[in-house]
Amino acid sequence: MENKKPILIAQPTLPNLDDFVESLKVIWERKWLTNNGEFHQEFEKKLADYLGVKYVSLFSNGTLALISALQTLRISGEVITTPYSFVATTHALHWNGIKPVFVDIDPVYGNIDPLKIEAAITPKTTAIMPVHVYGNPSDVEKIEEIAGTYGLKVIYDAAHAFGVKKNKNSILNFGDLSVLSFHATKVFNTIEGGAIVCNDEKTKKRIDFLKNFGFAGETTVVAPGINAKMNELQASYGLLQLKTIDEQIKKRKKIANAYYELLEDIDGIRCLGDMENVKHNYSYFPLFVDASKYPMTRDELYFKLKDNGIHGRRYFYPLISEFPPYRGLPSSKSENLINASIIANQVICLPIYPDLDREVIEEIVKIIKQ
Ligand code: T4K
Repeated sequence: MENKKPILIAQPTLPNLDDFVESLKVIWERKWLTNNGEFHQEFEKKLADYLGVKYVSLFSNGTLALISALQTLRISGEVITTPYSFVATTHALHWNGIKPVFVDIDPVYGNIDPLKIEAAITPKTTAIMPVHVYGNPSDVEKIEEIAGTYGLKVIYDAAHAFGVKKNKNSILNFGDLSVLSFHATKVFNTIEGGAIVCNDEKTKKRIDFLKNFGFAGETTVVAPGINAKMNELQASYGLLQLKTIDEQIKKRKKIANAYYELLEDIDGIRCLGDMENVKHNYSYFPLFVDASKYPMTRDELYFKLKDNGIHGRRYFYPLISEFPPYRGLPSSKSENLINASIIANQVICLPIYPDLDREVIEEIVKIIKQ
């Protein structure tokens, strides 16, 4: 595949251009560009309906939404979290002056291991911040039970979990808050963007103050807020994306099924199957290379794919706990994070996006099987 265009891990789906031009004409006419405009209000409502949640507050990106979610609940001290995520999860804690406490992950799906949370709780712990990594739900019931027992808040980093349901209920309905990302590489994109999902009007109000400098009225500032607002162009773009999202997820499912079928029974290669009673969004397609059974290491396979024009990504390697800002923390010690270290050294996320051709999937699998 050397002379062909490289196949990247993600390819954003864009709305129909003519439809977007029509939305732009409306914006040009209205001359209302940001600060809770009409498209913004409509998008929040339609998104809440689509997701099956009570309240959505739009943000300019997922990272600012995470930072603001922690501010919303006045989280401080220590927060228990996972090292197996995109670095923004822990950065959001750092930007709030909170000490991250890393807990190991389950060895199969890579979500925080609830059985290890209790041992990490100290008098300074105020919250748990798990991630539904690759969109696969964390063990929300067990996490809720622990949070209830110890009086902790739960904020889910649900950046990968757009549209995911467990027993027909949105996964975003668990915990105190859930945070989404609508970055270009995500299942649902508004170019850049994100949201906080919450369950009551009072909390939504506070979130909305916080993302607009803390303004609660023309001359009233109730909190040291930030500017994290989504603009009208993105909100109108997001409204158009809602029209095709079901179709996009259907296409992703087809691709995941093709990978499952073609990658079956390769010694040393493990894929994540679907979870019971879960509606997945197929946002990522991770596979795990066990070098004691497969003829190559993960990195050898990763570079072999790359040499053949297939640009997978090692999400999430290195672990967040291995980056310089965090590696000195007591909870970053490798003996505390055994499963996370193994998985981070085995993972390659393969390309997955709605328009990925079956032919390309076959080509990718051929390279893996060779
Ligand atoms: N929490 C979690 C668990 C997250 O995964 C993320 C973001 C966040 C929080 C923070 O949310 P945001 O603040 O981003 O809303 C990418 C994304 O930038 C990032 O959003 C995402 N997670 C992370 C997992 O992946 P990079 O550094 O790997 O991106 P980049 O530029 O290398 O792009 C990845 C691939 O996509 C490349 O092969 C190129 C392709 N691509 C990218 C863009 C931007 C395109 O084809 N078109 C594009 O427009 O972080």
